[in-house]
Amino acid sequence: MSYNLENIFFNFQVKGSFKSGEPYGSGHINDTFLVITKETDNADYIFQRINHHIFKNVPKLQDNILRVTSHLRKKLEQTPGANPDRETLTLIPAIDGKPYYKDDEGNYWRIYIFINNNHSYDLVETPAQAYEGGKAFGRFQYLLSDLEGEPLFETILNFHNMDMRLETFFQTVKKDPKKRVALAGPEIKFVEERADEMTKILRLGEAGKIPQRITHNDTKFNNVLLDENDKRLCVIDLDTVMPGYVHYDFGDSIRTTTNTANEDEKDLSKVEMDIHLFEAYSKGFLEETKSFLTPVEIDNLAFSGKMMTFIIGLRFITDYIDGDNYFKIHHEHHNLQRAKAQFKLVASMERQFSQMQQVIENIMK
Ligand code: ADP
Ligand code: GN1
Ligand code: MG
Repeated sequence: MSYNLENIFFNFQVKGSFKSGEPYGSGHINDTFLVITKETDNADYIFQRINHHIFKNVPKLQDNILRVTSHLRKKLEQTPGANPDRETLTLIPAIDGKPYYKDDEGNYWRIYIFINNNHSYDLVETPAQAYEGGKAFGRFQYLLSDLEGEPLFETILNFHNMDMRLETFFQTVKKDPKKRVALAGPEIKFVEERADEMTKILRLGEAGKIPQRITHNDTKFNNVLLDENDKRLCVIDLDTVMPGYVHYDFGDSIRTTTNTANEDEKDLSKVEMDIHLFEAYSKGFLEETKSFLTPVEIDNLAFSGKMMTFIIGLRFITDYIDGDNYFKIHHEHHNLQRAKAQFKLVASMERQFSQMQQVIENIMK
């Protein structure tokens, strides 16, 4: 699908003139473009077409993002040495003042200032990078802990609700709409064997043993921008910032930061959890959060790595059996391959689980 990006450009309060626009990044849900302006002294822009089939109330979603980015900006302005223009996203209002624009085809668009000279990694290369990611997401959680006003709008209901994800999975297996159940036997067994264990965080929440916080809920490592020296710069991709448990954020970062291979790696022998990257990320994260996390939250951080890797694998395999209606795919069995890689990573964490627990305990000493 191609879009008239120049036309979108005119509907926002942008500075400068449109030069070119190209697809950008590797996201599975929205469409992202880098738009370059003609003048060298004007900023470039990130354009995003928001997937309104998945985010069903875009005005409320954008209202969340405006609240979150304004709050972060205010906090950064009070922090000596901080640079609010580079350390939080800047939304550009549309001509009518709204934080989004709806085009004639019904597509919703938003624009951010492009933060230049950044590094965004799909695969982490060094413990130093992992540490910076941990600091960035830990700090993000801390800075949002005093967001005033009503709770943030839940942009996707039950997003990390394990009971709900499991129920959808079992229903989809039963329906088998694309006759793919036969191709996913080992993955279905993998889910069945772990289903009960994986609801632990929900049960702790229901029992009032862990608190709801404001969480990001999509803390993939490529959702933190590092600067030219690989120091933490900015947390991005704010569509799913809403109430949640700390385990959703810590766990999803562990899923992506510690993996020695890509999320959809075909050669499963390459997929392992790297304990050194785990240690570095955990250290960065806990430096920013240990003053306010509770002992029960901390005791379950290592488990959350397994849980979030499992739930993303579960969503990939569910989408595969359902006929690929949710995640963008690049070849026929892509979602199956993604699920296999995620479950291999869960197995790697299971093997190293006692070391993971030990790492957290040592950091907390
Ligand atoms: P998705 O939900 O599709 O992952 P993101 O919001 O994460 O979308 O954007 C996709 C990619 O675009 C990011 O990984 C990052 O490289 C880049 N990006 C997004 N926003 C900015 C920004 N304001 N400045 C620089 N790069 C950005
Ligand atoms: C999706 O859009 P992207 O790539 O940031 C998904 C996340 C998954 C991730 C897996 C709204 O994120 O939940 O963890 O893919 N986002 C949504 O890579 O479903
Ligand atoms: Mg992203």
